[in-house]
Amino acid sequence: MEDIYPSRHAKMAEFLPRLDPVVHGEWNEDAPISRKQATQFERDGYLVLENLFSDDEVMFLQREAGKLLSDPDALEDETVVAEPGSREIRSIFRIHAQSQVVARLAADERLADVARFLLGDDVYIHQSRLNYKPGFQGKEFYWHSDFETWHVEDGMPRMRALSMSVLLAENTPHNGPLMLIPGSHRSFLTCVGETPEDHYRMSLKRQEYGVPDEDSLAELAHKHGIVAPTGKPGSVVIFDCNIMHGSNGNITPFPRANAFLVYNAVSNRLARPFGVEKPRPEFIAARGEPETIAPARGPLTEEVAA
Ligand SMILES: O=C(O)CCC(=O)C(=O)O
Repeated sequence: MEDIYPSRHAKMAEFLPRLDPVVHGEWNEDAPISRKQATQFERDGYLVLENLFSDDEVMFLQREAGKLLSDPDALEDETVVAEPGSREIRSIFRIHAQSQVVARLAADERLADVARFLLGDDVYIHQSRLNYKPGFQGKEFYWHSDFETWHVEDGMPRMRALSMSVLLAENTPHNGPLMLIPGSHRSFLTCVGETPEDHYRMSLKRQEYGVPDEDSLAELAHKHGIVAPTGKPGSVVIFDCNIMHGSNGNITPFPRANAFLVYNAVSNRLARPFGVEKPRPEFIAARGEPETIAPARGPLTEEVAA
């Protein structure tokens, strides 16, 4: 397969044109978001849906996140990632496969229908994770384009995927909310440097390869500015797979917990990685036959876990 987004090959970083649409679906009156929201997503590369889940649903999801965090021994070992230099949990991967509640959340029509519309296809979960940024201890996530990594290390062919960050704790300006560079999704910034074998073991804690160079990042930030959407639990931040994003550490006493669900178009399933020999493991990047999501209706309650 031709590599139309080559990265980590050349000595110098460069901006390549994006060769894929941002909104793949055709907007009409039945679309799950308004025309204005679709235009915003196309232009900015992200969209915030406020209070998508009710207070009861939020409490239910928070309880589930609490269960996952409080009993890591019950989870698949590899999926639990600690903060660098500490035993605090940084991320739990594959949460949609380890929790019926999260599986139901991922299929919820309020999320899945939007993903299906924006990607213009049936969708499946490429990756899911709970990113817990504990008070005082939560470390940063350095700037990156998800697509750069998913393309080079996982073999995602095209820009036809997106993430949804479901806020499970209040994201304030101070506790390390997600930061995005609006508009940065419209070009592909290549990275410099070869990828070491089993790079994921290190990069899940702190990323050193597949990170953009500072000059290019500065150029993007000066041109487009930086936003950091804040919000109450129950809000959702949707962002394109190629938008430049990251987040600061959390030195406040207020933990930040966000569940990330990555939807990929079924037609965009993974091929051989474009930049490494050995693909990353399944818990980070689903490679098997895609499990197409059938959108589920109705509120999130205890019954969905029964
Ligand atoms: O949790 C965050 O603040 C950032 C997460 C992120 O960038 C990622 O999961 O790719």
